Amino acid sequence: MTTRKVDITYFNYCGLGESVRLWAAAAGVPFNDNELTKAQWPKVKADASKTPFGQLPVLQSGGFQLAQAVAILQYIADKARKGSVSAEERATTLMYALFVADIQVAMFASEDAPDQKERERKIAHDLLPRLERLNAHVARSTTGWLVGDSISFADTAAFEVVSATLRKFPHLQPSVDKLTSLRALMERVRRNELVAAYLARPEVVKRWAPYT
Ligand SMILES: N[C@@H](CCC(=O)N[C@@H](CS)C(=O)NCC(=O)O)C(=O)O
Repeated sequence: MTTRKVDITYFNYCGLGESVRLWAAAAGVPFNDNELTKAQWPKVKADASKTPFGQLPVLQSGGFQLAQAVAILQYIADKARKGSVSAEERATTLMYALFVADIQVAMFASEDAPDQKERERKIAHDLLPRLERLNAHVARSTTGWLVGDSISFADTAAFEVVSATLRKFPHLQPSVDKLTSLRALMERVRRNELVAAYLARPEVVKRWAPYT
């Protein structure tokens, strides 16, 4: 594994980039957590050397620069991996991370709904059914992890999206409580030593605080 500290740049809130930060921590890849404020962003976006596509998150490692959250997750996994992994496991992990991205789309669309009625409609038609699908996949696991026999970015991405969903929509707690396999996965991820240490960092506590 590389011991070089990578730079991960994302906004100072939880969004698409949070699962990159969480996975880097869980994978044991040391990183500088470069948080940007909204006010700092226009200058960074205007500088073509800072981001490939004018979007965050971005990972920088020496002269190597990478955008797109899921590509970054895969890069971190490949750098941190100690043993070998089959093509099937590698692709299945990516599949789950991309499905979690679909859940994020439903979560943000629900949040941005013009009114409460439309929000609840989106939650019921798009968000909860996707979480139920994810729960069914966790239920089929014989190891407790989504892929293979140890934590992967499929698990940390699932953990992050369910946590974010509950912070945005606390009234969904009873619905999420019914997804018992997903809940068990959440606990498993939360108990991981590296994840627990990450979640205890002051800047992370601040980012993960409940919305008020
Ligand atoms: N598909 C990209 C989407 C990246 C993206 O939309 N990032 C947003 C923040 S979540 C962004 O950079 N917004 C600021 C902007 O586009 O100016 C990924 O997964 O990384």
